Amino acid sequence: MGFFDKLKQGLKKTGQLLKTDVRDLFKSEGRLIDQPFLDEMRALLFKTDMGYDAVEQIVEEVATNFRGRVVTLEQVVETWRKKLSELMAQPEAPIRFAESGPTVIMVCGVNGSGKTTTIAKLAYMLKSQGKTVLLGAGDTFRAAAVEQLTIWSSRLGVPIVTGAPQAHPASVAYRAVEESIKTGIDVCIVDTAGRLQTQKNLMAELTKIQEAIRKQLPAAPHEVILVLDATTGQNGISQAIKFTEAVNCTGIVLAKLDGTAKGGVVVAIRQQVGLPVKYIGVGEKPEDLAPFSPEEFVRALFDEVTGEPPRSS
Ligand SMILES: Nc1nc2c(ncn2[C@@H]2O[C@H](COP(=O)(O)OP(=O)(O)O)[C@@H](O)[C@H]2O)c(=O)[nH]1
Ligand SMILES: [Mg+2]
Repeated sequence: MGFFDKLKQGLKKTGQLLKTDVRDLFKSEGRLIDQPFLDEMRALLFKTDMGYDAVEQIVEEVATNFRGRVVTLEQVVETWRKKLSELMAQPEAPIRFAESGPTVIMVCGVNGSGKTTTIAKLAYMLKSQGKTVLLGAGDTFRAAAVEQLTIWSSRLGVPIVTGAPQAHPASVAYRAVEESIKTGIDVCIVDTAGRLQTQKNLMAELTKIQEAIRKQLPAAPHEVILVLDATTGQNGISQAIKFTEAVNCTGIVLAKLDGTAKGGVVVAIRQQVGLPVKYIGVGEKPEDLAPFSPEEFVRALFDEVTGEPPRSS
């Protein structure tokens, strides 16, 4: 399955919600764009969790383009497409690899957001790009967490560095990077325990982990990925903002997009958080990860809504 189809799979629930509502909005061939239409449209867009500002901007754009005219569904959807791409625009955000020596990726976020699964997905992706990967089991709080990552390591055929029970996560990270340097690994991915942005000591621990990594490699970590759970909607956004205030995150992976009809949350994230969305999680399997691009996202979403075959852009 290509990335585009994966995106479509991830956006199925959101697309289906939109589709039903859009069909209601356009019961007949065309519709007069008047205030009642704009109000219905506003309510519909809100349901996807894209946030107040984005909704208002789209409504305004449709009003400006079409008020007082009878238009077709396609015309309105085309305006949505364009405006949404604009609202989500970001510079390309591939993983920043080290010029030499291992690239270190640290993964953080709240409990259950999808960190460990995302690590498995990243490892799978990097491995299929011909890179060697090592996992660092930095979530030392729960034995089950180490076990979960160990299972992924053997399934994916990538080495893992674990610590003794209750070892300090910084020491595990330190040894994972050390081992990666020693064995010529391309990418070292370090897992961390889930934490809330309000837990000051745990947030400080993330800084300690970074410092430990830097003792091995001054330019590392090259990426600090914040994993957000798409099903928590707007709540994830305040998390993201607070997390980035405490730790220098370099990008977001939005996990569990497939589990929500509120996929519009990506728009809200792009509007409110000064970090690029790098990847999107669209399922529980290692291959269920898609790079994020606003254009592809919008194309996949409206393919689902209008049922059109993929267009080349
Ligand atoms: N449907 C779906 N489930 C996911 C996705 N990512 C993670 N999960 C599930 O979410 C749960 C928590 O994931 P986990 O990686 O253990 O979260 P962590 O506590 O942040 O490490 C697990 O049951 C995962 O299988 C995703 O993209 N889609
Ligand atoms: Mg975990």
